[in-house]
Amino acid sequence: MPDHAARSLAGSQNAFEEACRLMPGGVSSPVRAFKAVGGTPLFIKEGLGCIIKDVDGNSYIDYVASYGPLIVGHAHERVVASLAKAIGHGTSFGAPTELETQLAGEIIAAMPSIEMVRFVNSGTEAVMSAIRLARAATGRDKIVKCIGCYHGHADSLLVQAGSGALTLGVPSSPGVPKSITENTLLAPYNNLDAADKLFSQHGKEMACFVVEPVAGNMGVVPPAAGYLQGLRELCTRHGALLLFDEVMTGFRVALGGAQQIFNVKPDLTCLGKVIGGGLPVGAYGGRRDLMQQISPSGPVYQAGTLSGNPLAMSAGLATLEILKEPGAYQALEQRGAALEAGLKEAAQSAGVPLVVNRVGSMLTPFFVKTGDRVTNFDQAAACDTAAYAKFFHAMLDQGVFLAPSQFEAMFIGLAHGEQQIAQTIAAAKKAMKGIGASRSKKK
Ligand code: KE4
Repeated sequence: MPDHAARSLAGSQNAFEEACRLMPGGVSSPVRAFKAVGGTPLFIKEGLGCIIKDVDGNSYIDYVASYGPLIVGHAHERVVASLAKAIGHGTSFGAPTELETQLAGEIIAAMPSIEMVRFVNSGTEAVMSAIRLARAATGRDKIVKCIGCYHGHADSLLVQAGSGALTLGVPSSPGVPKSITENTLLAPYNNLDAADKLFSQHGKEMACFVVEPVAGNMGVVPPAAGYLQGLRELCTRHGALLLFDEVMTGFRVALGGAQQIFNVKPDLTCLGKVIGGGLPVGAYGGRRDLMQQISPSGPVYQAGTLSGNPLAMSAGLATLEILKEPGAYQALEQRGAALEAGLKEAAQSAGVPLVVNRVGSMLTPFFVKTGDRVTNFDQAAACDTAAYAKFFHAMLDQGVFLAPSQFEAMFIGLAHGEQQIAQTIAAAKKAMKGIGASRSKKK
């Protein structure tokens, strides 16, 4: 890999200064600002396949992939062609198009738990709307989310564990009224006993249990054996709805999402990211008796000017067509496994404690301080974020772009070939050596 350490970053630095004058933090979404790892955020000029180029002309192997959507690679010729065809006929009409029906059909064919689907414009909107539906359908107000899971920035989901034995939600952001979060309960991820306890105390008031079936927002944390099945049983027993937030895992970990891998049927599913192929999109869907309650077929209101717009539908359809091709998910699995093995080997040979959690083509290298597992938020939060920051910059200096936070995922796509995976592992070996050396100096 080129030695990017001496690379010019003047373009990004100037762009960042200008952006900070006009936009909060100079970014359109907080994680992009590099706050967790330090340094100047890269301003990206273009991407092709698994490579992105910043405004200074430096190239990187990209594992951010827009936090998941670009699973087939940047500017894939079939996605570009599909968009070019659509854009020539107009961008949005405020009227139905057959493209929405086509993409709805693809989603329903891939995920049997989804009998009907509604498109929105982001994962946040999808989860927010699905929760409204769950509350309407059950006539109950309380919802449960897991500590460490992220479901977008709707008020009722910006909660953190509050005081009190029962982790009652308290706002995790100014501007969120306590009256909103009082109906949000928090449960530790992968802890069925804690969920059981919440249900035994609040089961009758509970509209839904919303969960990432594979957590991706505390870093990647797979569900413990039986955890999702246990949540399914608890929800059924107490008359609450099970809501799988598959915004990240949908069409990422399998064509049928995490619900296919773990064979658990949620009542409602939220989607985003991959189904838009890089265009703004979200969707929620599930049982017909539930979805029929959404306006205009039912009383639960939800709307959106650009929902189902032809461009996002076209990019999503092209992306799913590519993913449906034989061998696509096997290739993603192989590359994910190769990268996981390479990262582990690099850390082991450098004497750096590392846990790598992976499901298919999403993985996180956790720089653990103690222990050899990361199965919940507390263990993820205890990781050495300074070591991760060092790793991030050492990889960036070698032309590999990772998420600028320990609590995100690396996303491998079909455009990551054996050569790029090998280059990434070589860069990791060098990065880990540096971290290992500074660790032994401290001893
Ligand atoms: P959006 O509103 O960002 O489209 O989706 C929210 C969301 C919902 N559910 C899950 C499981 C998600 O991962 C997300 C968004 N993921 C983050 C990555 N950690 C998006 C990156 C960002 O916020 O800039």
